[in-house]
Amino acid sequence: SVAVEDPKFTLQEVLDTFKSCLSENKEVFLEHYVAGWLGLVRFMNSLGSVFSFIAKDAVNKIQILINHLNGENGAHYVTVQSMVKYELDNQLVDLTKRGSFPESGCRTLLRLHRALRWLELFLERLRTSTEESKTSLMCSEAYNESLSQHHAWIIRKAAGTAFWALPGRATFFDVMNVGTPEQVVTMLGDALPLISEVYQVTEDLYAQNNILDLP
Ligand code: 1PZ
Repeated sequence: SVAVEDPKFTLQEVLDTFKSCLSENKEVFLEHYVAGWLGLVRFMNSLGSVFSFIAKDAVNKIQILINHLNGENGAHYVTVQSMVKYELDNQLVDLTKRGSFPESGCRTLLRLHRALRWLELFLERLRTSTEESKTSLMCSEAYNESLSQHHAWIIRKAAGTAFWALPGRATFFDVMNVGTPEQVVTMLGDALPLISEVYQVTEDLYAQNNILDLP
């Protein structure tokens, strides 16, 4: 509720949060990962209510991770690496079909992780776009190349409908509150490698542990 009215809100801050996600030895701090996502949700809410069903699912998942962080086993959830090890070592993850652990940190973070890939592809398109480019098209192309592969058709249909309600490129840039279009492009160029690294570190970790397809 603080989100929409906060005059200082800029997408720059949000993307900066992802910078603080990685430790020196490339571990991902869950607290900062979650903070980055909260910022993204805030941004998404400022785009209009059409996106609230998407934001709502993201918020649910963020909340599950926060609960793990603040829970009695919170010490095991400091980094994504320690979370994966802790949950797998203690059989706290449904590996092949949904069952006893619908809120495991591993499966919950995986959903956000897949969405981060969509974000990366979308922002890269936005960065290299021209004034005539359609945000709805960039958004759906990025979605079709990533997240959609993990969604049932009914979700794909709903997402596709929401994309057409996206504001145009100029408004989108304004809402980011970063400055001129040139400054937005520069900011995106700085932020994207950071998001991309966080994504890749997580992807490698999940691949090594064979948990990229958690139900
Ligand atoms: C700025 C425009 C926003 C476009 C967002 C593009 C992503 C569309 C995703 C549509 C998801 C709709 C609702 C819920 C889906 C869930 O079924 C899945 C799987 O979770 P499960 O059912 O297995 O528990 N949830 C997700 O895939 C997580 C989706 C998070 C979307 C976050 C978008 C990030 C937006 C950043 C804004 C700049």
